[in-house]
Amino acid sequence: MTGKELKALIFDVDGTLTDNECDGHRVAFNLAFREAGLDWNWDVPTYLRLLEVFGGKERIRYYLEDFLAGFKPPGNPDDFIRRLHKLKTAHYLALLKSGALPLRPGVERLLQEARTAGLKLAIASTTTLENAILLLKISLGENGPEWFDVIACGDIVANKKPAPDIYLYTLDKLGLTAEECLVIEDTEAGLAAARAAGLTTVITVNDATRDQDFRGAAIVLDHLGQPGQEFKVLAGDAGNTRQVDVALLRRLHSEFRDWYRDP
Ligand code: XBP
Repeated sequence: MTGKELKALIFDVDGTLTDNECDGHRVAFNLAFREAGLDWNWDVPTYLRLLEVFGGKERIRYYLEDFLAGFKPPGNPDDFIRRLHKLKTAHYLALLKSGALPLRPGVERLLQEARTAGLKLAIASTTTLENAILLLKISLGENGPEWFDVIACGDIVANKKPAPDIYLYTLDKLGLTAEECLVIEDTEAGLAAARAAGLTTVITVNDATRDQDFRGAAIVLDHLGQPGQEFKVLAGDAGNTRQVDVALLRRLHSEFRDWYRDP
């Protein structure tokens, strides 16, 4: 036992803070395609397949190369993808402003509790920085982003999840080691990224991810839980706790910290 205490919680954004992939990003992509005069439409089954690739620009490229054989984008493909993704981001931000993408159960409660307990907070996400900042402002108030010591997003790193880059970057900016932190994620690829960085990881699934492989997670839940809306344990041991609190995270961290250090 190294005895390094828990000092920070690192949160993924999409699917973890808010359940936004199918009702947020996918809708925004389709609005962007329509605005660009493209007759593409990503229905839910198609989008669930496209979620294999992290990053909105990367996802459009995957669609072009693997789903639309023969389609020749006008002009430079990179510029075409960047312009399309810019349109998509504008539609996504408008969806956020409409209040269509609330925080998941227990997220605000746990963030508050962690701050009160003196834990540092960080974001490690593949999404565009603007998206994360606006979500925090709309959900937590204008100073919501200031709750977080580090907000690491999108293209700030070269390789996206399941590569560990965004978590290694976040640890570096926090000035902490993996043994002093714990991650909250929702995907198998996110778990792989966090584990590759040596981080203890808690999973809260959603409809897009519940059938994924979460072996190696400290615990797998259907959400963080809140008064009147207890979580369900899908894998692991939560004891008598029925909403994720700092005490449970400290216990899981001390149980798994060494296991994660030498996976
Ligand atoms: C999930 C992603 C993101 C979003 C789309 O991010 O893969 O790319 O689907 O957002 P997370 P952008 O790491 O938070 O789970 O279009 O802004 O990339």
